[in-house]
Amino acid sequence: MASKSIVVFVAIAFLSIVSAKDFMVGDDKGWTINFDYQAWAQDKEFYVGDKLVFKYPVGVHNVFKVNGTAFQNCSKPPLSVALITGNDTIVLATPGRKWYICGVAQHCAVGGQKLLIVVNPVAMSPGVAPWLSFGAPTQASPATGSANGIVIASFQSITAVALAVFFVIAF
Ligand SMILES: [Cu+2]
Repeated sequence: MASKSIVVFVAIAFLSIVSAKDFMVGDDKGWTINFDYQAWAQDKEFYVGDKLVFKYPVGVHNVFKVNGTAFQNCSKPPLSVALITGNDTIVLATPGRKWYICGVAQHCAVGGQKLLIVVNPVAMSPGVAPWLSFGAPTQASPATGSANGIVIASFQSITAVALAVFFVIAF
């Protein structure tokens, strides 16, 4: 019983890694002025564990993670907290609204270089839930801690679920 639980857990932990997505902000335009980032974000679903990648020529732009008020006003945090590599990757670690702006000149206020996204907690449909308790009914109750986070994070797609089922059956 215990070993089967471990196998399931390892399979699920593995799947959580392969199912996270990287989003290139602005796609081939990258992170720049005069681009409608809200339109870009509109048809996308962001989940905890996914990554945003901001691409731009070094020195031309930067990236600040800000709060809603700073986003609205385009107010810039201290330069020391800016991301400036030109290939800045941000892991979406928590659900909720996330705001990003460029802090160079008037790029945010005039150039519209600002992005708001809503990060979803990882979806877990009722049809998926029974698999969580497979082989470990006493441990399936909601728990805190990173292990539980990884388990939940795995159920991002039908593919992941299908693979998890495969692992369970195979072992
Ligand atoms: Cu800029």
